[in-house]
Parts: sequence; C-alpha cells; structure tokens
Amino acid sequence: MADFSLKGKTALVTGASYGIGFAIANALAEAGATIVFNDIKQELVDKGLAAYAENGITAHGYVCDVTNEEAVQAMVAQIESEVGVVDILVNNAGIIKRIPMLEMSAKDFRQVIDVDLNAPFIVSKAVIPSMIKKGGGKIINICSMMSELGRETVSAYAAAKGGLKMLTKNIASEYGQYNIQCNGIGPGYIATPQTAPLREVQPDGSKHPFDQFILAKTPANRWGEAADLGGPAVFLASSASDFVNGHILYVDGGILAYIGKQPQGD
Ligand code: NAP
Ligand code: GCO
Repeated sequence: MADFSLKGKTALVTGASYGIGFAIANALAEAGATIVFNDIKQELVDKGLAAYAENGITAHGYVCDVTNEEAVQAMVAQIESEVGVVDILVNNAGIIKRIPMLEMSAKDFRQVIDVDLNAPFIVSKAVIPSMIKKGGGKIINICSMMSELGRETVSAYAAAKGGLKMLTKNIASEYGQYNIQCNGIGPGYIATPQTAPLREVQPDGSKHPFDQFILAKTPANRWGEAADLGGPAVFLASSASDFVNGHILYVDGGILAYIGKQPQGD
C-alpha cells in the first residue's frame, strides 16, 4: 500500500505566510511533516506563524528573500541546525507583473524571472547537498498554466514558469540517481491575493470579464481553492511518488484539456 505519511520529515515551503504556500504547508503538516517557511518581511512571518498556530501547527518561520543566494544559504544552514535537514522543498514563492510586453521594462522582466525562476534554482541548490547526504529528498516546484500556455500581459511570468517546468525536469535528471525526486505542480486559476485583480466585482455588480472567461475555460466551472493543491502536494512529497520524477502535475479543474464552453444553442 502506498505510503502518504510525512511523519518525521521536515518541509520547507517558500513564501508560505498565506496563499497557495500556506495551504500546501497545512496539508503537509496534516500528513505529519514539520513545517518551515519563509517570507520577505518579519511582519508576514509573524502573521504566518499565528495562522499556522490557529490550525494547531507549530511552524518555524524565517525572514528571507529567496532571490538572495547568500541569505538563502544562511537560512538553510540555520534551518538545519535549528530544525533539521530539509527533506521536502516546495518552491512556491512567486510574483507576477501583468504588463503588455512592449510596455514592460527589462528591469520588471528580470524581477519576475528572478523570483519565479532564479529563486527555485537558488533554494534547490541550497538544500540538495544535505538531501544527497541523507539518502534522498523531494522537490516540488509550483509551476502554472503559463508553463504551457501564453496570454497577453504575462510574458515574463510565462517565460519564468516555462523555464521552471524545464528546471524541474533537469533537477529530476541530474539528481534522480541520489533518490531525489523533483516534480512540479501546475495550478489552474486559484482564488488567492495574486489573482484577486482578475476576480474583482465590477461597479455594476457583474463578474470581472476575466472571471467569466476562466469559468468558461474550466470544465469544473469554478476557480480553484488553494486547498485543492494540498492532496497533490502530499502525494508528490511522500514515498507514494518515489518513482514519479520530472513530472508536472496539473491541478487545473481540466482547463488544459478543454477548448472552452461552446456558444449556447450549438
Ligand atoms: P501570492 O498570494 O502572491 O503569494 C506569494 C507568496 O510569495 C507571498 O507570501 C509572497 O510574500 C512570497 N514572495 C514573493 N516574493 C518573494 C521573495 N522574493 N522571497 C520570499 N517570498 C516571496 O501568490 P499565490 O497565488 O499564493 O501563488 C503562489 C505560487 O503559486 C506562485 O509561485 C504563483 O506563481 C503560483 N501560481 C499561482 C496561481 C494562482 O492562480 N493563484 C496559479 C498557478 C501558479 P510577500 O507577500 O512578502 O511578497
Ligand atoms: C494570470 C494569472 C495566472 C495564474 C496562474 C495560472 O494573470 O493569468 O495570474 O498566471 O496566476 O499562473 O496557472
């Protein structure tokens, strides 16, 4: 019988004071993992610690900008001495800038690449050596619909998430021999602060046009909830997925399978 237990495992979830990271960390904790997370600001780490405690989880929070390699190396060393070796890494921290490409500065483009692609490289590089010494580990990269599809205004984000899909496959290829499995989760459209602008109720009380668009593109006819990602994350973090490597598990309600709701009357 497959083992979904994470008892005795230490999981680092980046950017997990709230949103998808917070939901995934809760699910990993429920499966028995010790939770470690980071955020850029102490106030958000404190807020996150309180939110975890409300759910009965004694988490360990660290202030760290995941784009800063020195800070990440120092944080991982501190985690290893204070909590233990990171068995499970979830590269969740991410940003998006919705700007038409011709209006986007190279600086803005680089900032998105830095957080969404360079940072997963940096954090993975920091935890893999101890995973190898310990005999294995799990890395889960939070990809996106934009790992497969483009759309207007998200050129940097799509480039980053497409790159993250291939970084996932490359870590799987390079470190699978050390019993490290690296996979991705590709969420569909999830109701979090990051997508709040796309779901804003219009002045006349109607749904945001993008909200209506996503509902028509999703067979489940709903936005995802961050909690929808918990089970897939537990699977990829557990020994139940020891022979799954380099795979992107799309948790999208069927968006990638569906051409979209056909016009009524056809
Ligand atoms: P969110 O609500 O914006 O949360 C992002 C988290 O990342 C925040 O805690 C943020 O902290 C943290 N973060 C950002 N930059 C950071 C940095 N440099 N160092 C450390 N932490 C940093 O986003 P979300 O919707 O939960 O998304 C989480 C992940 O899922 C992202 O990678 C996103 O691309 C991906 N995703 C989201 C969706 C969706 O529909 N929501 C779908 C597919 C994929 P601060 O608040 O301090 O900035
Ligand atoms: C957007 C959204 C998406 C989601 C997610 C979809 O502006 O299109 O923010 O990018 O965040 O990545 O999987």
